[in-house]
Order: sequence, then structure tokens, then C-alpha cells
Amino acid sequence: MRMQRIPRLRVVTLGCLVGLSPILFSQMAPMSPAAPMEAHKAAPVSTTLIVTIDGKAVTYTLADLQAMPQKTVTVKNGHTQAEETYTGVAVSDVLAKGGISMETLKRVYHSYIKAEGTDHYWVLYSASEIQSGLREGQAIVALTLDGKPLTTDGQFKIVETGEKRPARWVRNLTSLTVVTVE
Ligand SMILES: Nc1nc2c(c(=O)[nH]1)N[C@H]1C(S)=C(S)[C@@H](COP(=O)(O)O)O[C@H]1N2
Ligand SMILES: [Mo]
Repeated sequence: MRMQRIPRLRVVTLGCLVGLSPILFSQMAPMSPAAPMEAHKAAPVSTTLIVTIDGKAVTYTLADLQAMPQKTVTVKNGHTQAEETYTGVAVSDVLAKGGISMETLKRVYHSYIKAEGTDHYWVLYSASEIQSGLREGQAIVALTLDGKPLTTDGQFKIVETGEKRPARWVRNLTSLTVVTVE
């Protein structure tokens, strides 16, 4: 039997279009404002913040943090491109209560902080980068967003103003654990 000859170029072109169609269609699909790019799973709302330094854990409540000096930062959320205004306590002020400050600079340079949420999502910050006496970027334990409590993002959320995307902004922040590398 004689096969009908289909020009090779056309087969290749058709194959490419079929292969690319999911990509082409996804590019064409309009972005719905109700469906964020990465909708996040709900996590238990954080109601306490446990700060551990030198193995000593201190538990802060919302009232404890509200009683400390408040800082306000306005940042662009790299995902939503929205300007967001957070108010809360400088992480450096929280650490200073446990003896890590500009007065113990060597300790600052040799330490890191594990910041964890109620869903066990965690990230690291270096103790130097959250030190307002050393860097432009500001890290705060945010208590409010645009003047309102964070609600589903917990009572606490760590926000750092130098981030190009909000991956280290741990929502429902529940612990800050400082580790000094020997
Ligand atoms: N507790 C907690 N915080 C988190 C995450 C998470 O999974 N759990 N994801 C991070 C990542 S990867 C991103 S991009 C942002 C997204 O935050 P949004 O969904 O509020 O925009 O939250 C960050 N903070
Ligand atoms: Mo992310």
C-alpha cells in the first residue's frame, strides 16, 4: 500500500502547535482578581509568639507586643504588586530583650533566626539583616495590615522590606528561635 506523503514541515508545525496549545491558552486566560496567583491554605491563627534565645523561651502575647514601640513600614508585595502598610515591633527590639543587640555585635554577626508559622512553614533570617542599626531593610513582627488586625494571617506576621517576593513573610508567625553558630 502506498502511503500518502504528508510534507514533513507541516507535521512538525502541527505538532508544535498542539504541544504549545496549553501554554498559549494559559497565556490568554484572563487573571481573575478573586483568584490570587498562589492562593494559600488556611493555617491555625497564631496567638502567641515564642522567642527563644540561649535556650530560654519567652512567650509574647498580642498585648505584650502592642505595649512595645511600634514601627510602620510601607512595602510593595512582590506577588500582588500592591502597596501594603504594616505596623508592628522591630524584630531587633524583640531580640534586644534577649540580649542580642548592637551592644553584642559579634553575637549578631554569628547568629541566625528561625521564623516559624503555625503550619510549620519556616524560613531563616540572619541576625545581621534584621538589625536596623546595620542595614536599610527593616524587619518587623507585624500586628496590623493597613490599620487592621491580620485576621487569617494570624496575630503576627514577619515582614522584611527588602524582599522582592513575600516568601519570607511568614504568616501566623508563632516562633522566633535564635541560633548562634560557634
Ligand atoms: N505560614 C506561612 N507563611 C507563608 C507561607 C506558608 O506556606 N505558610 N508561604 C510563603 C510564600 S512562599 C509566599 S509567596 C507568601 C504568599 O503570601 P500570600 O499568599 O499572603 O500572598 O507567603 C509566605 N508565607
Ligand atoms: Mo511563594
